[in-house]
Amino acid sequence: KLRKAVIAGNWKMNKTPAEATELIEAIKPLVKDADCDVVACVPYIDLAAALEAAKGSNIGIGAQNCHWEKSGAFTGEISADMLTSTGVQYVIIGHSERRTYFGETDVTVNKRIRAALDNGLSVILCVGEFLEQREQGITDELVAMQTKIALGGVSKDELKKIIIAYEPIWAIGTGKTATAQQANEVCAVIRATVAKLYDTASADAITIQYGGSMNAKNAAELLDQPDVDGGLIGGASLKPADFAEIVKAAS
Ligand code: 3PY
Repeated sequence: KLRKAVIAGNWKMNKTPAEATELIEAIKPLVKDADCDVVACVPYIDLAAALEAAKGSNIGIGAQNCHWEKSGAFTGEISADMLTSTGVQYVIIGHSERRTYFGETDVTVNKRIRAALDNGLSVILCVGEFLEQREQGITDELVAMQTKIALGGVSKDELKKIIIAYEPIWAIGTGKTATAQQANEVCAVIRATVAKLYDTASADAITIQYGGSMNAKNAAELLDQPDVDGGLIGGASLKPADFAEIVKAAS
């Protein structure tokens, strides 16, 4: 494979700080020999505990969102500056649950990415289509457009800090997975979009994950695809043995 895989857990709204410590401690020994990058994206409240538990290990810690302003009257929000101050290295931006339930748009995704990059964070940018959009045959155009708007104003050098996760919305939390071929096709479209926006070398270098009900059973086939460079893992990231199995499949 051309690129080192990145397996990132998206814990979503799960685990207290004490439970986060426990989960990281359980995952640590299982993934210590991984031949891929391993990340856990945890709720804000768990960041300190997860960072402490992951110290000295090969597990990177990430958040699941950040605001684009540095500070101010934004009740309930957390800025990228604040994230960086904790020592966190990654942040997920534009997950479909944020887009669907919390009014996230391509434009706010772009602003958040800008703030994350300005604060030295690595970004996991999520793109993906609804089932109706797939049925209408507009998946490729839609995902290309999401990618293009999200990356507006991002330089070629900054692109090195970006991972793109293709997450078909119909496969999130539904137990439905895209076939390996469907996943690879759209990851290839995203790579072609990056090539058009930047150049072939940038497109060859960028990590593109598949996300959406990736689990211990289906991971190997998905990760075997040439354009799938890892996974953003929902439910299975909360189960140490399953998560470790996925990491193994990526190694
Ligand atoms: C899922 O696997 O359901 C995800 O949304 C991962 O981000």
